[in-house]
Amino acid sequence: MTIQFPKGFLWGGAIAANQCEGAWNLDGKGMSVADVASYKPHVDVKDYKSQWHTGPEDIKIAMETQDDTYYPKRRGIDFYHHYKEDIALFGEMGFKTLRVSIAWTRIFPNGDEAEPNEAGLAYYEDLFKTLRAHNIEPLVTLSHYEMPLYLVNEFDGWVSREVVDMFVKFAKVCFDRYKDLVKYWLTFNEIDSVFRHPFTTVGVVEEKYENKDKAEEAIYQALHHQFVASALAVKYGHEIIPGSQIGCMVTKTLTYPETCNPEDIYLAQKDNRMNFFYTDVQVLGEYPLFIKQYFKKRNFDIKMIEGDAEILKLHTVDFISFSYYMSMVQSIHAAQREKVGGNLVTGVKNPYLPTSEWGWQVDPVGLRISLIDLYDRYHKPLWIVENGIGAYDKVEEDGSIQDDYRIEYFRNHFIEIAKAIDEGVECMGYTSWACIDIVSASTSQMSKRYGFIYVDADDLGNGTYERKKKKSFDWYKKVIETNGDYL
Ligand code: BGP
Repeated sequence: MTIQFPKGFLWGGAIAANQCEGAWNLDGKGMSVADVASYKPHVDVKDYKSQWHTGPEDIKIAMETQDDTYYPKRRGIDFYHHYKEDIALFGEMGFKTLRVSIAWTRIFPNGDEAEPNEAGLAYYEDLFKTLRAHNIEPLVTLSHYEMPLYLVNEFDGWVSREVVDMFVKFAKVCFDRYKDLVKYWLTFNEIDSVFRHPFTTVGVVEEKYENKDKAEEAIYQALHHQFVASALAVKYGHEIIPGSQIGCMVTKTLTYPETCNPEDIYLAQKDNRMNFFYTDVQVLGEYPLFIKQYFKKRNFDIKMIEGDAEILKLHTVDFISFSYYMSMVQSIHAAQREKVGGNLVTGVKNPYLPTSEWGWQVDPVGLRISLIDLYDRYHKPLWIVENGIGAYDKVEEDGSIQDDYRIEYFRNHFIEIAKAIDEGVECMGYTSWACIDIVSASTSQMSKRYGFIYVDADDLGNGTYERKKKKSFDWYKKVIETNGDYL
């Protein structure tokens, strides 16, 4: 089979405001949930749940300090002041697109203001104009783990219905201001991750609820509000920006059964069916029956007001985007098995797959399977908007960074994308995560590096913040030049 990517395939990279911009309290920006996410050097890098957890005490301590030493997302890689230089590097690689997010708190610092913050609007306007000057098409995520902390403290986050209207207002302001600069939009980053880190995604502080069931019910309520807000964003985006293409974004968590034991198959099915729940709502426009049955069995009273069902049904997305990092294994004997940790759920180690230093199982074939699964189910164009390997990169004596393992990782995943396309899957593009070293979402580490470009900064913010091309920089440039013929 020859490797073939479609003409116009949107090669590029992805970053997120809260993990790269820094300038967390400049030019009118308000405090977001990311600004209280702390770097925990004492926590095992594979212990995802503890790393990312932010409780009431964490919030209180963080709100009392302006210091950023243990709050790396407050400084990012200072993209806020380096974006022209960085975009020039992306342009040098020949990027067709760059995925970025708009920090809600740069536009509405608390989230409930009557008028937007002009300095924030102007920053993103210049960012998008700079991208276009380099022939790079912006792909813009409206919500990428960046909600205003004020809405968490004053409204219990997305549990409150009022937050839907505040988000829609934010979305409309963005669509209106950037309608001539941006046509590709995503609503919520990894909308399925609400149960993995509820504080960062929906502003639910689990400790505020009397028990785990009440906390789970609150998360489902918050998720429903995000589904409605996402559908309304699609509605208004189409109205304000004719020709716009607006997608959903989920984590693709492909799960295999450990054996052909029917009980293992059922456990894998259960996880995969749950992963499809989020795209079912945003692509098919309704809740799958098994979720409704689950609410009934658990006595969850999820408030859905008059009109919600129609909004979901009428305003489904134009394409499906997703992140893909690993596959998982489920087994009835999970308790006795070696575990792998990571960004998603702790699963059983797959003996056929290598793992990264953070316990993420590297599975390129799983990407082909995921693409085929999604396309068969929805017949909608697909866009891989996150895929990459986080690693401790080493700067050699001569100043070079020989990240051959990263080239190998991408090569193997690109081959699998081409195989899926060869089977008829419609794939719009690919944006690697992250095209430049930025702060890790789950561990707040700088040392978990993903980029084709190295940034000289450590986990506590020491360094020159100079940018350095890694070996993979020129490799990816050639891949793009040849539209994937060269790998
Ligand atoms: C996804 C997030 C991204 C990115 C990625 C890598 O969940 O959408 O923001 O961070 O994970 O994860 P990490 O940065 O924790 O290594």
